[in-house]
Amino acid sequence: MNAAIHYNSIIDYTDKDTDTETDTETDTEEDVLYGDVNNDGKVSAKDSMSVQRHVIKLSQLSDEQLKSADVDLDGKITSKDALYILRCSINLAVLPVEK
Ligand SMILES: [Ca+2]
Ligand SMILES: [Ca+2]
Repeated sequence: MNAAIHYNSIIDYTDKDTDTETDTETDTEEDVLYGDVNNDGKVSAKDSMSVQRHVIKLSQLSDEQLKSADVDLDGKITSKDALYILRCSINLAVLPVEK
């Protein structure tokens, strides 16, 4: 599910043939697992670490990773996102974070 999805196809739904049925769902338009930055299927401290490394510019996340990393949905990747991911990994938060 990772490399097959392109950024643009998520936006305009060309990837899905059931565009009307998605309206009944209240979850977001992508099947991003928020917080799972390294895409191993679960949210862990490793994901938080990846975000932190991005924040301090030790590494660069891909577009898909940036989507799953922005767990407070403010459009930016900050240490807050890393913190929320860490909290989620120990079941102290649910992602994406409600504001
Ligand atoms: Ca992960
Ligand atoms: Ca954010």
